[in-house]
Amino acid sequence: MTDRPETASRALLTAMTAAGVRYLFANLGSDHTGIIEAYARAQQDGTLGELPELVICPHEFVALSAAQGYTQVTGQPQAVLVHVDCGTQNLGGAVHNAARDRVPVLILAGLSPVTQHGELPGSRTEFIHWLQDTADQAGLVRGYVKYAQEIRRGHTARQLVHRALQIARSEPPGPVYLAASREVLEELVPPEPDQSPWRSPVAPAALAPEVADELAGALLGAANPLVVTSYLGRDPDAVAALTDLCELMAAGVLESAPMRMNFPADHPLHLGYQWNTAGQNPVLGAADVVLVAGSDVPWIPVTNSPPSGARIYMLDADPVKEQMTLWHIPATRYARADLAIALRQVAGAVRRLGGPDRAATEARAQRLAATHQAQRAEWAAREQPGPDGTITPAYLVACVRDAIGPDALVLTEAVTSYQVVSEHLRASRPGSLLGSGGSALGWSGGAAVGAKLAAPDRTVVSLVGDGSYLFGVPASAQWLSRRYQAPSLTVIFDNQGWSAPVLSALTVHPDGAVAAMGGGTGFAPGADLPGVAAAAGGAYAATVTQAARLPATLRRALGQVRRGRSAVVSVRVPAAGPG
Ligand SMILES: Cc1ncc(C[n+]2csc(CCOP(=O)(O)OP(=O)(O)O)c2C)c(N)n1
Ligand SMILES: [Mg+2]
Repeated sequence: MTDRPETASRALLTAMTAAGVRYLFANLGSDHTGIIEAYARAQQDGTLGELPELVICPHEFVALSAAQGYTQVTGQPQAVLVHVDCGTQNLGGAVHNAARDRVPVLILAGLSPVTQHGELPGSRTEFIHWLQDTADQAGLVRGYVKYAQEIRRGHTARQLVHRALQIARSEPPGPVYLAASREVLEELVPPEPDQSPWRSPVAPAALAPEVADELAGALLGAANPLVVTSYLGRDPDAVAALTDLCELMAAGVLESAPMRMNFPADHPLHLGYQWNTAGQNPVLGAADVVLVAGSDVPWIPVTNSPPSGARIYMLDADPVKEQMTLWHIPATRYARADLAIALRQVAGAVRRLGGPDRAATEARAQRLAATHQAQRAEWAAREQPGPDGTITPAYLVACVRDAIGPDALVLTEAVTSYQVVSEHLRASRPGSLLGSGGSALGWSGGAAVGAKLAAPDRTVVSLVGDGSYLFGVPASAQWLSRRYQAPSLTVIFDNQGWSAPVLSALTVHPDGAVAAMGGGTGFAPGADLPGVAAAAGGAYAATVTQAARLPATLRRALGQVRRGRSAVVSVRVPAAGPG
């Protein structure tokens, strides 16, 4: 704390640092004069270390995706600075991803100056200040943030940073949005003591003891208990708690649309993955007690659900999905708790109640291990090139897996190959797999940069559809990767267009015109996708069309990444449907 007044801009920035924000992913504008001056002055004074490190992002979607990637790895919220209404709009789907992924992040936007005749420092001086004056700027993101607030006076700037981050970090976490006019950012404010010690997130919640007993009793009475999860692994501690409970009970685990490594793929109780399955999943169909632990979409009821007599228990930080207008699973009990704590409580209650029947549990463990083995054998058999050396997605994922080794950090955004990635990557280490958590494609471009900044010693690898690569503003993301020395390997599943919308149309119109004619979602005449990365970020660029050349190309690309240069390898795979 200084004893002299400082600008609200500097106060905001030092409050961020005090709250643990390391990076400010920023896209600047005329609203940020106070912030730009604060950084310049700090450089002059030798106090830059008191402010978050400024990461200049040429696109806001990439900035927020980078902040998300960093926090997905570390759990530490970061900040994003954007320009008034238009910068907020450019955040676009990245706000959706951060919200759906429950990632805490502080978004700070400027507001057009609120005076027009020079009444206050920061008053309007440019034509755009009238054009950017909009009635409800925060309304652009209100549906996705936990807290949206204007900083009305510089005097509350620090308090609102801490309050916003406290709300962002409390379960279920999510993005928060602050906005401040140029006059407020220029205001001089008196010093205040550091508030960070009194602004911890709400303490994690445990289950009421009777609810823990109820869940334990249900599992003890089950012939076929099953856990379904999608994002429990965002807390690695919860993976250990789940593993202990499942081993105790011989309960299988099914991952539904997983955006994290939730349960080790190589564990004999791992019973596979489901994404947009077209039919009934036999594992889910055989369960009599289902514990849903950390999932937004545990199954898609029109095609796939537990048997009607099964008892379902919903355990989550967000058990009734308050941000979704239409959501229901027919659960016997919905319980809100921290997943690691709750799973340990349930395991404790199981043991206290005498534990499961030894012989029955042992028999079930053997039966489930056989199912596990059979699945893996089936998947392994698919890891072959197609006819004439074409590269199938399963072969591609197997080659990547073998090239990168188990310590790599993999980002998946391979869309119609999501299931293939799940099945062939064999992710078995907590924290080794990330997805966007949402559906706004393009996340991996920026997220790879954020993930590498968070884990400089790890090899970061993105598996991404060609459409998703382009959604990620690759020129911006690759420039960022070089500028901030955050190299990664990007492997593009180049099926020459968007397969997913065509497959959706075929699901609804199996005998319609699309089935006969194709969908018109191809990318002909094509583009040099890795070339974009080479031009903008100096990346190593390669395109592979023949299976025989794939392993060596991946090795070369990884060698480049290890030497500090990003690599983008476009791999030609067959289109997933008529297109
Ligand atoms: C920002 C955004 N725009 C549009 C969509 C709709 N959408 C879903 S999948 C998809 C195609 C993705 O293409 P690609 O990454 O090549 O994957 P593929 O379908 O070919 O496997 C599109 C456009 C979306 N999810 N997000
Ligand atoms: Mg594609």
